[in-house]
Amino acid sequence: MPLHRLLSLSCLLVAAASCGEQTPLVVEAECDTSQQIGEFETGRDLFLAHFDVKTDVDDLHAAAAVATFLRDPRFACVEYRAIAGTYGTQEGDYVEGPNVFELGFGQRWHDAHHDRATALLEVTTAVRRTLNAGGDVWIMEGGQSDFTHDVMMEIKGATPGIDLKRFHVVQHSDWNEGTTTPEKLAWVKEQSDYRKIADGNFSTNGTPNYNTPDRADWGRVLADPTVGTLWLEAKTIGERHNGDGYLNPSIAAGGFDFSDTAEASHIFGFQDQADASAFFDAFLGTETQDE
Ligand SMILES: [Ca+2]
Ligand SMILES: [Ca+2]
Ligand SMILES: [Ca+2]
Repeated sequence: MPLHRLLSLSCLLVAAASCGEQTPLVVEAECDTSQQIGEFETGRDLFLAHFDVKTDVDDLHAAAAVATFLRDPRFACVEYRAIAGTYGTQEGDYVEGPNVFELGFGQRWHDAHHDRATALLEVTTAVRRTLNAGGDVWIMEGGQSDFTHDVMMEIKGATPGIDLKRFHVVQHSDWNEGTTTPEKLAWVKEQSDYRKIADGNFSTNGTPNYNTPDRADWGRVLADPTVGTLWLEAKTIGERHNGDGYLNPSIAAGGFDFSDTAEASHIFGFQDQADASAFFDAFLGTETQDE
C-alpha cells in the first residue's frame, strides 16, 4: 500500500485532526488497491505526468485536466507524480504556473525548471520504489522525452539488469519528438515500451480532441466546487502568457487546450472520449474532496 494511503488510513483509525496535512486524502471506502484502470494497475504501478510548459501554455490546461480526473474516486489508488519543466531543446520562455501545480497536485509535483537535479532525484526515488515492488511506470509525455531519458538512465545505472520495457512512454506529438534531444529520443524509443499515439489536438484520428476554441464548458468548469479554482488559475495564467512564445489559438479564442491529456486517456482507457466536453461529462462532479 502506498505510504500516503497508510497515512490516510491511520488518520481515519485515530481520527486525529493533526493528520490534515497529509495530502491528498481519499475516501478509503472508494480505494481499491488492486484494480485495473485501462492498462494501469492501482496499488502497483506509478503514473508520471510530464509537462514541458515551454512555450505553449496548453500544458497548464493539461495539468488541470490531469488533476481533475485524478480526483475521481475511481482513481483514488493511483500513485502519481507530476513534473513541470520537462522540456527539451526548444527555445523560448518557460511559463511560470506554480500555483496550477500546487493546487492540482499538492505535495506530489516536482519543479524540474527551477531545480532539475532535485526533481530528478525525487522522481527517480519514486520510480525505484515502484519497480522494486514489481510495478510498472506509465509516463504521459506532455512534452519532450529528455527528463524521461534521464530518469531511465539513473535507474539503468543503479540496476543494470532492469527490464526497461517496464517504462511505458506515451507520446502524441510530432513537435514534442522533434524538440527532444535526438540521441535521448532515440534511446528512449529503443529502450522503453514507447507508444506513439495520434495527436490529441485533432479529432477523428483515434484519440480524443481536447483542443477547442469553444468556450461553452467554462461555466460548469469554473463553478465546480473542487477543481473550479484550479481551472481558473490555469485559465488566468494561460491567457496572461499566451503569445509570449507560441500563440495558442484555442486559448486565444477563450476555449480549451488540454491536448496532452490524450496520452493519459490511452493509459487509463478513456481514449474513446470525443472531446473536451466528453471529458468534463465524465469527470466533473465526481471528484473526491481534498481534506
Ligand atoms: Ca506540452
Ligand atoms: Ca486526437
Ligand atoms: Ca495543444
